[in-house]
Amino acid sequence: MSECIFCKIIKNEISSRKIYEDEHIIAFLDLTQVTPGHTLVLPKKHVADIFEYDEELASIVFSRIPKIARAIKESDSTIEGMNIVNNNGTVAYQSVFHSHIHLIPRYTKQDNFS
Ligand code: DGP
Repeated sequence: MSECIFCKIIKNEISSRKIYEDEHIIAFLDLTQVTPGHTLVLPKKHVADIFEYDEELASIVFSRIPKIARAIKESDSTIEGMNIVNNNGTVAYQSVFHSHIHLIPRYTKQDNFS
């Protein structure tokens, strides 16, 4: 999977604005920034989508989401909520086929964001 863009980010072959990393997962800012702070959380192991997770990987990845979500929220006092989204398959609007979870902060004072 050497051509996978997220694998290249994990290997530091492409730069990213990393906000968290450990042995199993990485979190970095999404290029498109639906709202400021829009973050992607993903396993370092290449799995295309949720259908390829085993229970152990699911537990590792999803158990870290609350901590990362809290850290993002605590980084900006104007964040009041957050969408957590995981797209699986082209018909579900997945465009990068290395599974990832979107953390999209929501701001009451910036409700013009889609
Ligand atoms: P999805 O449509 O759920 O597969 O979301 C893929 C997201 O990945 C999309 O919001 C844009 C983001 N993205 C694509 N390429 C790059 C990249 O090279 N760097 C970063 N940081 N994000 C990327």
